[in-house]
Amino acid sequence: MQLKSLVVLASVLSTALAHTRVWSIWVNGVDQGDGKGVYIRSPPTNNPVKDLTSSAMACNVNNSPVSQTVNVKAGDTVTFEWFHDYRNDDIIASSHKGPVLVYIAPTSSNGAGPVWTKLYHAGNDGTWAVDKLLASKGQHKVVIPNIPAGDYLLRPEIIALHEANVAYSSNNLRGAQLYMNCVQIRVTSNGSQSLPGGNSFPGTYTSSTPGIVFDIYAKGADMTKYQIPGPAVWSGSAGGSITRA
Ligand SMILES: [Cu+2]
Repeated sequence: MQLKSLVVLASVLSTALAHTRVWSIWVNGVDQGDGKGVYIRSPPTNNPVKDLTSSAMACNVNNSPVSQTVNVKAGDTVTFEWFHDYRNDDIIASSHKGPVLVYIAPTSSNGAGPVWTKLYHAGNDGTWAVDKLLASKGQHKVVIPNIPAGDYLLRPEIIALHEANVAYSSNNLRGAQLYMNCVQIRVTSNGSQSLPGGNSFPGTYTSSTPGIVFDIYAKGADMTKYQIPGPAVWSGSAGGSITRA
């Protein structure tokens, strides 16, 4: 094998060791237990989605119903807990800097069409959201808004930018790495704020969307100017944070 192939192989192996998935959610500080394939539509591996046109952009590669759904009410705090290979490990490689986002859609849509509403996002306020996530041991929160009763998919997402100086569509060895897992919840309270939706996965992110192509290594650049992909957070959102349950 040529040296060049060895270098490529080594970099493929090191990034393969660096990915992430959601282990569980906590509701108002109570761990709901291992949710993988139980109440989370977990992908079989921690690999990213990179093709922005793929149907996997909605709920990753295993978007079919799982057996359990977690009950929540408006005002409840849901904490997502990410992991790398096992719980409480290194979560995600520190190279994987980028934003953390949360979307929601009615489960009846199965994530297809312009059904997604953004509830939360964090980019770079002097610290990358992923670095905050590492500091919080993989946990970040969203508060359930005052939405109608029903079944919903929560879609926490990490966008890792370490190879995002070019678009995947230009060079499929590089491009942003997107990590999303869909969590099945049932809102048992019955609020009056209907979700506006309007965002599609695939669709909302393209290679020309601000923040999809971005050079986190640019010398002298002000990283706080980073624009988080997708829309503004919905005005009806009850907010979130990158903090522990
Ligand atoms: Cu990775």
